Amino acid sequence: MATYAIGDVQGCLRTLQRLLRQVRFDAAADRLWLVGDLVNRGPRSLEVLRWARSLREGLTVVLGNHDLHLIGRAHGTRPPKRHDTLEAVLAAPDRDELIDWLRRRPLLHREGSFVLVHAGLLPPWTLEEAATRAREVEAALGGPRPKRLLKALATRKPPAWRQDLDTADRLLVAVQSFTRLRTCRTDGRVCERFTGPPEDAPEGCLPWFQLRDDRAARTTVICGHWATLGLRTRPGLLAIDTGCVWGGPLTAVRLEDQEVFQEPFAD
Ligand SMILES: [Mn+2]
Repeated sequence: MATYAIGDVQGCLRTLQRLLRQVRFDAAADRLWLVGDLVNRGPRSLEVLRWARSLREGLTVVLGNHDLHLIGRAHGTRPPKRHDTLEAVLAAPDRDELIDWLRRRPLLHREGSFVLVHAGLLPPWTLEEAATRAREVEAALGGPRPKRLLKALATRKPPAWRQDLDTADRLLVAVQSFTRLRTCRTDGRVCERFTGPPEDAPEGCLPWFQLRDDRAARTTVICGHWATLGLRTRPGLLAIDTGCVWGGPLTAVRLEDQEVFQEPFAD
Protein backbone atom coordinates (compact mmCIF):
# COMPACT_ATOMS: atom_id res chain seq x y z
CA MET A 1 0.00 0.00 0.00
CA ALA A 2 1.27 3.45 -0.94
CA THR A 3 -0.03 7.01 -0.73
CA TYR A 4 0.52 9.29 -3.72
CA ALA A 5 0.13 13.06 -3.59
CA ILE A 6 -0.70 14.57 -6.99
CA GLY A 7 -0.59 18.20 -8.15
CA ASP A 8 -3.23 20.41 -9.77
CA VAL A 9 -5.21 18.33 -12.30
CA GLN A 10 -7.54 21.06 -13.68
CA GLY A 11 -9.46 18.76 -15.98
CA CYS A 12 -6.37 17.02 -17.43
CA LEU A 13 -7.88 13.54 -17.12
CA ARG A 14 -5.71 11.79 -19.71
CA THR A 15 -2.47 13.00 -18.18
CA LEU A 16 -3.77 11.93 -14.77
CA GLN A 17 -4.69 8.46 -16.04
CA ARG A 18 -1.24 8.02 -17.58
CA LEU A 19 0.43 9.11 -14.35
CA LEU A 20 -1.65 6.59 -12.38
CA ARG A 21 -0.59 3.85 -14.81
CA GLN A 22 3.03 4.91 -14.50
CA VAL A 23 2.98 4.48 -10.70
CA ARG A 24 0.85 1.30 -11.04
CA PHE A 25 -1.82 2.83 -8.85
CA ASP A 26 -4.07 0.17 -7.33
CA ALA A 27 -7.40 1.69 -6.28
CA ALA A 28 -8.06 -1.29 -3.99
CA ALA A 29 -4.84 -0.89 -2.00
CA ASP A 30 -3.27 2.54 -2.59
CA ARG A 31 -4.45 5.98 -1.54
CA LEU A 32 -4.46 9.27 -3.41
CA TRP A 33 -4.08 12.77 -2.05
CA LEU A 34 -4.89 15.60 -4.45
CA VAL A 35 -3.89 19.22 -3.79
CA GLY A 36 -7.16 20.53 -5.30
CA ASP A 37 -8.08 22.49 -8.40
CA LEU A 38 -9.54 19.33 -9.90
CA VAL A 39 -11.37 21.47 -12.43
CA ASN A 40 -11.28 24.39 -14.87
CA ARG A 41 -9.10 25.73 -17.68
CA GLY A 42 -8.36 22.14 -18.81
CA PRO A 43 -10.59 19.99 -21.03
CA ARG A 44 -12.26 17.27 -18.91
CA SER A 45 -13.38 18.71 -15.58
CA LEU A 46 -16.63 16.73 -15.53
CA GLU A 47 -14.87 13.40 -16.01
CA VAL A 48 -12.26 14.27 -13.37
CA LEU A 49 -15.01 15.06 -10.84
CA ARG A 50 -16.88 11.82 -11.54
CA TRP A 51 -13.67 9.82 -11.26
CA ALA A 52 -12.66 11.54 -8.00
CA ARG A 53 -16.05 10.98 -6.39
CA SER A 54 -16.02 7.30 -7.38
CA LEU A 55 -12.80 6.68 -5.39
CA ARG A 56 -14.63 7.35 -2.11
CA GLU A 57 -12.41 6.70 0.95
CA GLY A 58 -9.36 6.03 -1.25
CA LEU A 59 -9.19 9.72 -2.14
CA THR A 60 -8.39 12.75 -0.02
CA VAL A 61 -8.73 16.06 -1.83
CA VAL A 62 -8.60 19.61 -0.50
CA LEU A 63 -10.40 22.48 -2.20
CA GLY A 64 -8.62 24.89 -4.52
CA ASN A 65 -9.62 28.31 -5.85
CA HIS A 66 -10.96 26.85 -9.11
CA ASP A 67 -13.05 24.30 -7.21
CA LEU A 68 -14.55 27.14 -5.16
CA HIS A 69 -15.19 29.11 -8.34
CA LEU A 70 -17.14 26.15 -9.74
CA ILE A 71 -19.15 25.82 -6.52
CA GLY A 72 -19.90 29.55 -6.69
CA ARG A 73 -20.98 29.34 -10.33
CA ALA A 74 -23.28 26.42 -9.57
CA HIS A 75 -24.88 28.39 -6.72
CA GLY A 76 -25.22 31.51 -8.87
CA THR A 77 -22.90 33.63 -6.74
CA ARG A 78 -20.12 33.96 -9.33
CA PRO A 79 -20.27 35.02 -12.98
CA PRO A 80 -18.38 33.05 -15.63
CA LYS A 81 -14.74 33.95 -16.26
CA ARG A 82 -13.34 34.22 -19.75
CA HIS A 83 -11.18 31.07 -19.63
CA ASP A 84 -13.65 28.86 -17.72
CA THR A 85 -14.17 25.35 -19.08
CA LEU A 86 -16.95 24.45 -16.66
CA GLU A 87 -20.00 24.32 -18.95
CA ALA A 88 -20.07 20.50 -19.18
CA VAL A 89 -20.10 20.21 -15.39
CA LEU A 90 -22.83 22.84 -15.01
CA ALA A 91 -24.99 21.14 -17.65
CA ALA A 92 -24.45 17.57 -16.40
CA PRO A 93 -27.41 15.50 -15.16
CA ASP A 94 -25.41 14.63 -12.02
CA ARG A 95 -24.27 18.21 -11.46
CA ASP A 96 -26.00 18.64 -8.09
CA GLU A 97 -24.48 15.48 -6.64
CA LEU A 98 -21.03 16.46 -7.90
CA ILE A 99 -21.21 20.02 -6.57
CA ASP A 100 -22.57 18.81 -3.23
CA TRP A 101 -19.75 16.29 -2.97
CA LEU A 102 -17.20 18.97 -3.87
CA ARG A 103 -18.38 21.55 -1.33
CA ARG A 104 -18.02 18.98 1.45
CA ARG A 105 -14.31 18.42 0.80
CA PRO A 106 -11.86 19.81 3.40
CA LEU A 107 -9.52 22.79 3.02
CA LEU A 108 -6.83 21.16 5.12
CA HIS A 109 -6.02 17.51 5.77
CA ARG A 110 -3.54 16.55 8.49
CA GLU A 111 -2.34 12.99 8.88
CA GLY A 112 0.84 11.72 10.50
CA SER A 113 3.61 14.18 9.70
CA PHE A 114 1.86 15.55 6.58
CA VAL A 115 -0.45 18.51 6.03
CA LEU A 116 -2.25 18.84 2.69
CA VAL A 117 -3.54 22.24 1.52
CA HIS A 118 -4.14 23.76 -1.91
CA ALA A 119 -2.00 26.91 -1.73
CA GLY A 120 -0.36 27.40 1.64
CA LEU A 121 -0.47 28.14 5.35
CA LEU A 122 -0.56 31.71 6.57
CA PRO A 123 2.74 32.37 8.42
CA PRO A 124 1.19 33.77 11.65
CA TRP A 125 -0.79 30.56 12.14
CA THR A 126 0.38 27.52 14.05
CA LEU A 127 -0.70 24.19 12.56
CA GLU A 128 -3.40 23.97 15.22
CA GLU A 129 -4.73 27.44 14.38
CA ALA A 130 -4.69 26.58 10.65
CA ALA A 131 -6.67 23.40 11.29
CA THR A 132 -9.21 25.34 13.38
CA ARG A 133 -9.58 27.97 10.63
CA ALA A 134 -10.09 25.21 8.05
CA ARG A 135 -12.78 23.47 10.13
CA GLU A 136 -14.64 26.77 10.45
CA VAL A 137 -14.74 27.23 6.66
CA GLU A 138 -15.70 23.60 6.10
CA ALA A 139 -18.65 23.95 8.50
CA ALA A 140 -19.90 27.01 6.60
CA LEU A 141 -19.34 25.65 3.10
CA GLY A 142 -20.43 22.06 3.76
CA GLY A 143 -23.45 22.99 5.90
CA PRO A 144 -27.07 23.64 4.94
CA ARG A 145 -26.51 27.30 3.90
CA PRO A 146 -23.29 27.60 1.89
CA LYS A 147 -24.56 30.59 -0.07
CA ARG A 148 -23.80 33.12 2.62
CA LEU A 149 -20.07 32.37 2.49
CA LEU A 150 -20.10 31.97 -1.31
CA LYS A 151 -21.66 35.43 -1.68
CA ALA A 152 -19.13 36.99 0.67
CA LEU A 153 -16.28 35.36 -1.26
CA ALA A 154 -17.60 36.83 -4.50
CA THR A 155 -18.18 40.35 -3.22
CA ARG A 156 -15.78 41.16 -0.40
CA LYS A 157 -12.04 41.50 -0.12
CA PRO A 158 -10.40 39.67 2.78
CA PRO A 159 -8.76 41.98 5.33
CA ALA A 160 -5.27 41.40 6.76
CA TRP A 161 -5.23 38.68 9.42
CA ARG A 162 -5.76 39.75 13.05
CA GLN A 163 -6.71 37.66 16.04
CA ASP A 164 -9.81 39.77 16.71
CA LEU A 165 -11.51 39.58 13.28
CA ASP A 166 -15.22 38.78 13.31
CA THR A 167 -16.42 35.42 11.98
CA ALA A 168 -17.23 36.63 8.47
CA ASP A 169 -13.78 38.19 7.97
CA ARG A 170 -12.05 35.18 9.56
CA LEU A 171 -13.70 32.94 6.98
CA LEU A 172 -12.58 35.20 4.11
CA VAL A 173 -8.97 35.25 5.30
CA ALA A 174 -8.97 31.49 5.76
CA VAL A 175 -10.31 30.78 2.28
CA GLN A 176 -7.83 33.23 0.75
CA SER A 177 -4.92 31.66 2.64
CA PHE A 178 -5.69 28.02 1.97
CA THR A 179 -6.64 28.47 -1.69
CA ARG A 180 -4.70 31.47 -3.09
CA LEU A 181 -1.60 32.17 -1.01
CA ARG A 182 1.75 32.47 -2.78
CA THR A 183 3.71 35.34 -1.27
CA CYS A 184 3.15 37.54 1.75
CA ARG A 185 4.91 40.11 3.90
CA THR A 186 6.71 39.34 7.14
CA ASP A 187 3.65 40.53 9.11
CA GLY A 188 1.47 37.98 7.27
CA ARG A 189 -0.24 40.40 4.86
CA VAL A 190 -0.88 38.54 1.60
CA CYS A 191 0.59 39.94 -1.66
CA GLU A 192 -2.56 39.28 -3.64
CA ARG A 193 -1.87 40.06 -7.25
CA PHE A 194 1.52 38.44 -7.75
CA THR A 195 1.49 35.05 -9.52
CA GLY A 196 5.01 34.87 -10.99
CA PRO A 197 8.08 32.96 -9.83
CA PRO A 198 9.44 33.86 -6.36
CA GLU A 199 12.51 35.64 -7.75
CA ASP A 200 10.23 38.18 -9.48
CA ALA A 201 8.13 38.90 -6.38
CA PRO A 202 7.61 42.56 -5.43
CA GLU A 203 9.86 44.05 -2.77
CA GLY A 204 8.92 42.67 0.64
CA CYS A 205 6.80 39.79 -0.72
CA LEU A 206 8.24 36.40 0.22
CA PRO A 207 7.04 32.85 -0.44
CA TRP A 208 4.78 31.89 2.46
CA PHE A 209 6.89 28.82 3.27
CA GLN A 210 9.99 30.96 3.82
CA LEU A 211 8.14 32.70 6.64
CA ARG A 212 7.26 29.46 8.46
CA ASP A 213 9.26 26.65 9.99
CA ASP A 214 7.11 23.58 9.52
CA ARG A 215 10.20 21.40 9.52
CA ALA A 216 10.77 22.33 13.16
CA ALA A 217 7.27 20.99 13.87
CA ARG A 218 8.35 17.76 12.10
CA THR A 219 5.69 18.45 9.51
CA THR A 220 5.78 18.41 5.72
CA VAL A 221 3.27 20.67 3.99
CA ILE A 222 2.07 19.36 0.62
CA CYS A 223 0.65 22.02 -1.68
CA GLY A 224 0.03 23.04 -5.28
CA HIS A 225 -1.44 26.21 -6.84
CA TRP A 226 1.85 27.89 -7.77
CA ALA A 227 2.79 26.66 -11.25
CA THR A 228 5.48 29.30 -11.72
CA LEU A 229 7.19 28.04 -8.56
CA GLY A 230 7.18 24.52 -10.00
CA LEU A 231 8.31 21.41 -8.19
CA ARG A 232 9.92 22.40 -4.91
CA THR A 233 10.85 19.69 -2.44
CA ARG A 234 12.77 20.53 0.69
CA PRO A 235 12.51 19.52 4.33
CA GLY A 236 9.03 20.55 5.46
CA LEU A 237 7.66 21.26 1.96
CA LEU A 238 6.41 19.40 -1.10
CA ALA A 239 5.16 21.96 -3.64
CA ILE A 240 3.96 19.89 -6.57
CA ASP A 241 2.03 22.07 -9.07
CA THR A 242 4.07 21.70 -12.24
CA GLY A 243 1.51 23.44 -14.47
CA CYS A 244 -0.08 20.50 -16.28
CA VAL A 245 -2.89 22.71 -17.56
CA TRP A 246 -0.27 25.00 -19.14
CA GLY A 247 1.38 22.07 -20.96
CA GLY A 248 3.77 21.12 -18.15
CA PRO A 249 3.99 17.67 -16.59
CA LEU A 250 1.69 16.33 -13.87
CA THR A 251 3.59 15.38 -10.72
CA ALA A 252 3.04 12.67 -8.12
CA VAL A 253 5.05 12.11 -4.94
CA ARG A 254 4.93 8.78 -3.10
CA LEU A 255 4.76 9.91 0.51
CA GLU A 256 6.38 6.81 2.01
CA ASP A 257 9.75 7.45 0.32
CA GLN A 258 9.11 10.85 -1.33
CA GLU A 259 10.00 9.49 -4.76
CA VAL A 260 8.81 11.86 -7.52
CA PHE A 261 6.98 10.68 -10.67
CA GLN A 262 6.08 12.90 -13.60
CA GLU A 263 3.96 12.42 -16.71
CA PRO A 264 4.16 14.83 -19.67
CA PHE A 265 0.98 16.70 -20.64
CA ALA A 266 -1.26 14.40 -22.70
CA ASP A 267 -4.64 16.15 -22.92
MN1 LIG B 1 -5.08 27.12 -7.62
